[in-house]
Amino acid sequence: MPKRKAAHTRKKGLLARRSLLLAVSVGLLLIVAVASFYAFGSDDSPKPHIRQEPVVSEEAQVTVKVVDRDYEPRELTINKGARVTWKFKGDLPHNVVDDRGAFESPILERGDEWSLTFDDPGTYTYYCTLHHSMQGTLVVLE
Ligand SMILES: [Cu+2]
Repeated sequence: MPKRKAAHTRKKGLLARRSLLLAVSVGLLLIVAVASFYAFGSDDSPKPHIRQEPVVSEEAQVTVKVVDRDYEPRELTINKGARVTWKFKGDLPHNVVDDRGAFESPILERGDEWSLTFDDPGTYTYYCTLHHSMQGTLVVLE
């Protein structure tokens, strides 16, 4: 009799452990799902970032292409006083908005251009308010 009771208890313990494992698995899956959602944005299909080389330009006029879900180049260094033109090439509308409010383009579409002259040295990070995974960095040298 005590033997049976022990077996019964062990079975219950195993069941509880299985339930815990299931709960942990579901929890982990949820975390992964939520993390992917934030990493890739809610409003566009997942597209892992393709590696891009940073560009350093000595030119007085530099172009950044705005393609769907990316800026090309993503990281650009220019000299103080240079003018940057963002050329919109994607199928979707996008914009160019500085993280700290230094500049903000309207929402633009394929064929549109938007330019700005950078007289203040520093590092500007910007993104697209419609697709938060689109992020660019502009470094203006002294
Ligand atoms: Cu966008």
